[in-house]
Amino acid sequence: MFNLILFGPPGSGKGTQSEKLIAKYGLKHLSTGDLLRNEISRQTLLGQEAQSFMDKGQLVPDEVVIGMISSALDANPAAKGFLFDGFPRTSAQAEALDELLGLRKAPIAVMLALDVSEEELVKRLVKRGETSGRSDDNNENVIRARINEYNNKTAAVADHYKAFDKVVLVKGEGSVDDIFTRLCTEINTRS
Ligand code: B4P
Repeated sequence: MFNLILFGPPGSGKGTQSEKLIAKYGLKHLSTGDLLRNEISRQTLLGQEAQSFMDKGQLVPDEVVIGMISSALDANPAAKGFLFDGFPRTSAQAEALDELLGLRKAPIAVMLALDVSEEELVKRLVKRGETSGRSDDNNENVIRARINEYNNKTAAVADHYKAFDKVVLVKGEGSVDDIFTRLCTEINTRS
């Protein structure tokens, strides 16, 4: 089993590159953002709770997303590997993920961390907000709040995996195809 974390701030290209990576490597894509938006569109209780945090650019509580990931792992026993996109986003989520994967004897192989300047992040998300219909993309204050949440709570998750020598920084600016090639080069040396 090959388990990979695609890491980076909001707008760094995680969702964009995940689509291409799962197609190439046959991994199961687990995006907590997509799972949460699915709950919101189905108007579940979980979705209603999550929406109030997401609309403000804040992280959804750990227990909610950890529960979602745990269920998704259980629901895919035959997966040849998982691509975690947007998870873990806090140290508590990282510890929970290590525990869940430890039970399956399939630890994280590598964390690929997309490196993009803050100016470029804001530019991309404002542009996506023009068409995405995502309530967290159409207000620059909310976009900046998401980047602050990343700096305050999520950036430290890389340190957690650095301690195990599993983090590779990948330049996340340039064309989508060039970034994809950089990511594939790193995966191919490890899988
Ligand atoms: P996510 O859905 O993970 O949203 P994101 O980080 O903004 O998106 P992503 O990073 O995938 O977008 P991409 O760069 O691909 O999270 C949304 C919210 O859900 C969070 O704020 C939080 O509230 C909640 N949440 C999710 N997971 C959570 C967790 N684990 N714990 C707690 N809360 C959680 O794309 C951005 C744009 O850039 C696109 O328009 C794309 O076309 C463009 N783009 C991509 N690559 C480009 C390139 N090379 N050049 C130019 N543009 C590019």
